[in-house]
Amino acid sequence: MERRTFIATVGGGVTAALAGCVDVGGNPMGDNEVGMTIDSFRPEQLTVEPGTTVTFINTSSHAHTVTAFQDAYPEEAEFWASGGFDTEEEARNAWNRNNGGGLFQGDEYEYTFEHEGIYQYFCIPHYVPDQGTAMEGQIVVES
Ligand SMILES: [Cu+2]
Repeated sequence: MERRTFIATVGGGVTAALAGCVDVGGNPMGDNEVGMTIDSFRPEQLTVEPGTTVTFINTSSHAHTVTAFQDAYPEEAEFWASGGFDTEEEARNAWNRNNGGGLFQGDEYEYTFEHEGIYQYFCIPHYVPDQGTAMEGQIVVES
């Protein structure tokens, strides 16, 4: 919340203010952080230990979602997505209805990965493989 307040205050200085937190490739500089360019997650693959909270930060000016692919996560884990939906279908419906689950410039979404395995996720508006757009990533959890 502090970050959002800061951005609202500085207004036009957003890009410059954020520049210190992101490298030239759009990767956030902090540990356990995933940034977003206009059409990709950076880094696309992140490896963390069980119990790690990862912060997904929209470092771009485009709206994105962080949405698990249905069942593309360890069996013991639950579906996860920005907006807190229970299924991929629910997340897609919410986005299509009113951009539900959307992360806008500077917004953050946190999720704690408890179980070992691979968690695959995507951005609903920018995952359209038919059109050559596949904004997706994965979190690898291993101890
Ligand atoms: Cu996106």
